[in-house]
Parts: sequence; structure tokens; C-alpha cells
Amino acid sequence: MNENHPLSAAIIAGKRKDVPDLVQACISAGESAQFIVENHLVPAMAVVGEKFKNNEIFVPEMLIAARAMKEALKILEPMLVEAGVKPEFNAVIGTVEGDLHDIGKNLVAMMWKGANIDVIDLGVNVPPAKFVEAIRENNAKLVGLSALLTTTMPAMRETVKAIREAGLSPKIMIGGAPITIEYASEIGADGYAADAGSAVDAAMALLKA
Ligand code: B1M
Repeated sequence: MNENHPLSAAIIAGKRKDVPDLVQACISAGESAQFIVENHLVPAMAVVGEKFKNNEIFVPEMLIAARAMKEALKILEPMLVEAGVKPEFNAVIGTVEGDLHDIGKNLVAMMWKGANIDVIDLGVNVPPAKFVEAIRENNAKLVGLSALLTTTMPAMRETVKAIREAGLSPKIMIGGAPITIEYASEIGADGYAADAGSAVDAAMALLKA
């Protein structure tokens, strides 16, 4: 991990405007798009996640860093597609039915993307059947459910139930302000994360288990 590389440092500091030139410099130096993602982008977002987890940075800084990472991906994604490089893992994420809060869910999605996971974001107010359909269509290995309201926590239980009853076995992670690890185990989810930084470690642990 080399978070001191100029590109990684620019992402961590959220210097979005510097990112395209730094990506081009890496390409000119002969680095492949995959190498750049794995050695500069992923480590940078890992540092961002760690700082967020430790309350060294907060939501605005994290969003700014994620935006800087997106600038790099804009250049690198077409190159990755052309080279036939696919992220190692994929995931479906959404805010459960009845719930319109998406700021935390978007942060988790961005951190997962930063960890080189292909993320299909279903948005907010997602009914269980839509999760089931997306998991099936994409053969998703990981599913993220977010809820911010105590009144929508039961929709998480319903979603987990619908996924299992459909005979699908992706790893299911849940999170959101009212959610606890106890609730995760109560409803049969595989994992829980308290924040977007921990959500990357937890996702990787589930995917590699
Ligand atoms: Co709403 N709201 N809201 N709201 N809102 C809360 C959640 C509330 C606590 C405010 C309060 O009363 N103090 C309260 C819930 C009370 C409860 O259920 N116990 C509440 C309420 C009541 C409501 C309405 C019912 C209000 C009304 O209309 N009467 C209504 C419900 C609408 C609906 O969803 N059906 C409503 C509406 C809204 C807005 C639309 C105005 C807006 C949402 C805008 C949006 O998301 N695009 C909004 C907002 C902004 C909030 C607060 C102020 C902030 C939420 C937020 O974005 N936090 C919130 C009060 C608060 O938290 N201070 C509140 C920042 C975000 C980064 O944190 O989402 O927790 P968070 O995500 C964290 C972690 O939880 C975790 O990682 C994230 C990053 O660290 N995480 C995951 C989240 N998802 C995860 C998934 C994972 C893993 C980790 O794995 C998959």
C-alpha cells in the first residue's frame, strides 16, 4: 500500500482538479489502469475510510475525497473495460422500502467502489422484490441494506427473508443509524457495519470468507 504516491495523496486530500493530470502521468509512466486502481486508488480510499472511522475526517471531507476518486475512475473505467478487466467482486446496495435517506448509503457505495467492488445502486425506497431481482440478474455476491428509520427496520427483515426464500445466498450486510450488530444477527443478516469506513473491511471479510 502506497498512500504517499502523489495520486493517492491528491485523492485523500480531495484535490479533484489535480487528479486527471496525475492519472495521465501514471499512464505516461507505463502504469496500466488496473495497476493504478489497485495501487493508488484503493489504498487512498482505504486511508480515507480509516480516517473517517477514527473521526479524523467527517462526511464533507469524505465526499470530497470520493469525488476526487471519481475523476480518476472517469479516465480509467473505459481503459479497464477495453482491457477486459473486471472488479473481483460485485454488490447490490439500496435503502430499504419506505426509507428515503440515502446519504449514508451513498457513502458506503462510494467506499465499496473505492475498494474495487462493482456496485449496483438501486437507490432508495427499494422493495424486497427489487433486491431479489437485481441480485439474480447480476449474480451479486454481496448485498447492502441501509435504513435510517426505526419504522423501516422491519423492511430489512422482510428483505433478508425475501432474498433467502428466493433461494439466493449472497452475503447480506446491513447498516444505518438505528441498526446494531444484534439486530443483524436477529434478522439473519451476515454482517453489520457502523460506518462507511468499517463497511469496506466488513464487506471484504464477508466476500473473502
Ligand atoms: Co430524516 N430522520 N426523516 N431526513 N434525517 C433522521 C434519520 C432522524 C434521526 C431525525 C430525528 O428525528 N432526530 C429521524 C428518525 C427517527 C427514528 O426513526 N428513530 C428522521 C425522521 C423522523 C424523518 C422523517 C420521518 C421526517 C418527517 O417527514 N416527519 C422523514 C422520513 C422520510 C422517509 O425516509 N420516508 C425524514 C426525511 C429526511 C430528509 C428527506 C429531509 C433527509 C434525507 C435526505 C437524504 O438522505 N437524501 C433527512 C435527513 C438528512 C436526516 C438526518 C438529519 C441526517 C441523516 C444523514 O444523512 N446522516 C437524520 C438525523 C441525524 O442523523 N442526525 C434524520 C449522515 C449520514 C452520513 O449518516 O445515514 O447514519 P447515516 O450513515 C452512516 C451510518 O449509519 C452507516 O454509514 C454511514 C456513514 O458513516 N451506514 C451504513 C448507513 N447505511 C449503511 C449501510 C451499511 C453499512 C453502514 O451496509 C450496507
